[in-house]
Amino acid sequence: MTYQQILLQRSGAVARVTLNRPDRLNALTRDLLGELAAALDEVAADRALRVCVLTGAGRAFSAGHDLTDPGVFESPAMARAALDRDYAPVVRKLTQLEIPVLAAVNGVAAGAGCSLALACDLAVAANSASFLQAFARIGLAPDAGSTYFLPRRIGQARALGMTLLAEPLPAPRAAEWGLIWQAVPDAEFPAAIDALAQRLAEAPTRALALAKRALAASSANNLDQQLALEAELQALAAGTADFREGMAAFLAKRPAKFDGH
Ligand code: T3D
Repeated sequence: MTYQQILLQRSGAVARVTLNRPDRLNALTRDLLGELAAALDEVAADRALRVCVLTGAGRAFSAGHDLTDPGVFESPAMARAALDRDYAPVVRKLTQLEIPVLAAVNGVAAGAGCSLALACDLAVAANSASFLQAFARIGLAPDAGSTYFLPRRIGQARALGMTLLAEPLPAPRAAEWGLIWQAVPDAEFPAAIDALAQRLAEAPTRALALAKRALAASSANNLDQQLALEAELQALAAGTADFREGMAAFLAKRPAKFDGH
């Protein structure tokens, strides 16, 4: 499939999806979200891919929904439909991919752009990037999963502060708060992303997918349920070739070479 508003590139086992409307700060449109959903399906179907990087072209990650996108803000019903139809599938696909998803936050992530970054498993940002719950600035309520991810990552007090005050949170503070994994100096950002993506691409992919499932279920489960889920998932991990390789490598005192199976 060819895309107009995103790029999908493959390099070895690494997929890189780039939101590609740099002159609009990668503001999200219905078409872009449709392309993003299709690209995530392509990534999910390609068993050679072992990590997916989501980033933005130019100086922003994404400025959130394009405020000039026709057919979205013209009526309350349209605004609601856009969330169900365009956003929810993308947020679900990001969280449900069976490979790690890395948000490479190159610049501002605002509104639903911030939500997309938070839907990824790991977020690494350039120091100059920022996270902005822009919704209240224009009289909207937060959406696209932001009220799910924010309090779970940073707690209710900080989630409320970010949301009600709608002030940009600089990347270094976002890392301090636990909103993201890491903030790195701008000059080191591209290399840091490449190195992390490569490291994840060489990890035991199925074990990482099972770990994602366990952690995703955790907040809705009690301890007994979570212990049972862990046992169920561990039985799957223990049956993988990568587990056999990990054990063999440990016993032979050599680095493991995982192939993702
Ligand atoms: O159904 C639904 O509810 C839909 C879902 C909605 C979820 C949402 O995401 S709502 C929130 C939408 N986003 C925003 O409100 C953020 C709007 N943008 C900004 O506040 C600022 O642009 C930023 C803080 C992100 C960056 O500021 P700055 O000063 O670095 O850049 P700028 O000069 O404001 O923007 C550069 C250009 O991008 C500018 O266009 P110009 O003047 O060069 O022609 C600006 O208009 C354009 N732009 C920025 N954000 C958007 C946008 N155009 C359309 N939509 C945008 N969201």
